[in-house]
Amino acid sequence: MKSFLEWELSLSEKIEDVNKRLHESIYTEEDALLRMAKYTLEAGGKRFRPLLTIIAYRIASGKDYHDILDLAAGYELIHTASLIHDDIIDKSDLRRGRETLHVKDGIDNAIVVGDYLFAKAYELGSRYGAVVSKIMADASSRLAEGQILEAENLGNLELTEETYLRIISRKTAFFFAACAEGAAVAANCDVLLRKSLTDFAYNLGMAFQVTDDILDIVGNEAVLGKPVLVDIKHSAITLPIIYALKNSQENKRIMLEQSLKGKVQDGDFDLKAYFLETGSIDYSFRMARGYITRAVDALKNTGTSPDIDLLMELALIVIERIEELA
Ligand code: GRG
Repeated sequence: MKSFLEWELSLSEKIEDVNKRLHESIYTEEDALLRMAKYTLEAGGKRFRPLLTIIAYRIASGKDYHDILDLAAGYELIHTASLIHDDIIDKSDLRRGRETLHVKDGIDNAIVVGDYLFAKAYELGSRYGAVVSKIMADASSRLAEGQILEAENLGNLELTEETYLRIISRKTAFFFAACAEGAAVAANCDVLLRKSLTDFAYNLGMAFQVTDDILDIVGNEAVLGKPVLVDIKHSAITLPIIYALKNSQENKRIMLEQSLKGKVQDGDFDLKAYFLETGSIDYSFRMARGYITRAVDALKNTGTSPDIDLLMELALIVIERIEELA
């Protein structure tokens, strides 16, 4: 089984092309704006969304992937812009291993850089016509919906699984789906293939977010390269938390509630051991695996090709990365 890094390494040429297009697309004569936009893009990131766009395009058309680089870059710009704004909202100091833009250059500038990247993204998307532009714009609207829904429910101990799934669908899964669907439309493929690719990406996105929420609890900070237990610190109620709140002894549930309210000191309560004990990690893992099964099923009638194999590998990596990163 390949690791995520090995999977990415096999696509390094495409990642370099995406990075090149990203740099070309953010050009402005205003030096300060260019410097700040570059700073965020150069911090890296997995480039998941542009890769999904490129692979879906090749499956949908078999044509030269260079034709879809503008769209792939456009999606990465929207993703990056939303992360800049998200870091301001969450008051985060670190992103992709670097100081966040608002810490470095101030909140006012960071808001504008985010807006600038959004604008550039829609310009790139518009090169593929009205349908693709709408798919891209709708994906952004979903991000905003997910963000607000999440904010409304911070610290809501009554949050249902249904609302949690609604939040992650909007923050992650619809965006993944838009990458595949935009590429399919740009390739002018038939409706059935367009639906298969979109369904694959949606379910992959759901699994990706659930596994992210699991890793926030069981992940190894050094291997992950980012802090863990951040959701609890921010009172963000995720699937393992919903399950644990419903399925633990009262004294332990009270400790979790207190942790979510920021009233427990680090080290006073072994949260990781507690979550494992309640079965919430197993439960969430089964849910993520269910989404991966749906993703793989969505592609089962599309035949075989090296690009389909790449998507299938990615689906397995998303679920298996938990073992690698825990
Ligand atoms: C789009 C108008 C508009 C507003 C944005 C702030 C906001 C509203 C939305 C934030 C949405 C958000 C933070 C979603 C998180 C999605 C997610 C899974 C982020 C992590 O993605 P990775 O792991 O990150 O692909 P890298 O760094 O690898 O790119």
